Amino acid sequence: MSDSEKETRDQRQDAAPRLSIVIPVFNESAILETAVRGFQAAIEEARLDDGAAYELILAENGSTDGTGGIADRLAAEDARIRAIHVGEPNYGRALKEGILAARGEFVLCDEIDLCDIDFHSRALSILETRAAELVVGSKALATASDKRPLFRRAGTRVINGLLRATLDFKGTDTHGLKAFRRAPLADVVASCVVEKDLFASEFVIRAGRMGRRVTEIPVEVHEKRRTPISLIRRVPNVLLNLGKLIVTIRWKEMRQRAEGKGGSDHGEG
Ligand SMILES: Nc1nc2c(ncn2[C@@H]2O[C@H](COP(=O)(O)OP(=O)(O)O)[C@@H](O)[C@H]2O)c(=O)[nH]1
Ligand SMILES: [Mg+2]
Repeated sequence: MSDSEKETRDQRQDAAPRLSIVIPVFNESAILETAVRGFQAAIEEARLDDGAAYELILAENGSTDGTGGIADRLAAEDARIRAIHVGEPNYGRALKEGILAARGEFVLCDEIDLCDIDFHSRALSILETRAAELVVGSKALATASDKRPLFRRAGTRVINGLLRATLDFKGTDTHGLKAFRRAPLADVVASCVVEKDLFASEFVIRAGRMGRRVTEIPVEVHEKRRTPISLIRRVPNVLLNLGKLIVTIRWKEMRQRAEGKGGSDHGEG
């Protein structure tokens, strides 16, 4: 690349990109570099970035296998990649910090074992027509295809059943692939209070309760590798954070009712 080409590219990187892709990563040294390179090639092939610049934010925390160093090296080698590091292992916090660091008009959230270009293409078409402000990829819609083991598929159903029963959640899935317009969702992210696995659910549920237009589209899930994190070990935290979420949301509604303002599904939850 000539100096003038490099200068143009660097200037482009200084301007806000159209797309911000946020991927939380934890102990992914085995697949990180290959997955990132493959994803970048797919973005270019699908012209997802529309010829404009994009940024790919790797939000790492607490890895013990050198993932942080690989993310830093990828970022040093390519101006479009940014690596952020945020404390101890915490999926929700990493995702939240990644979203808060994003500068694009559109934010696309993915997982390193998925990197689903097809979801992002379909979601961007919907966001561009302004039919929705947040598009959630659902593994549980009738038309979705979920190749994960039965136990994990059942886990998705149980969590979402709990969210429907306790928080009037109307959708079928909250974890995983998402795409949204950054401006209308910025205050939704900022108002979230729980971390770890449940942040993603809180984000989707609050978006609906705060009156943002949310839609679900089916996804096909074929993980590049089985999750190394045991489902059972996630349960205590999910339940704890679900309790915290119910108290925060319901308590605020009760206070609003007591003050005579009335609690509404579409009010700030
Ligand atoms: N930063 C960060 N990323 C995580 C953490 N746990 C999982 N991830 C990432 O989140 C994504 C999904 O993780 P995965 O193990 O496949 O769980 P699944 O979503 O239940 O399939 C991957 O990109 C992981 O690297 C964590 O504690 N911190
Ligand atoms: Mg996975």
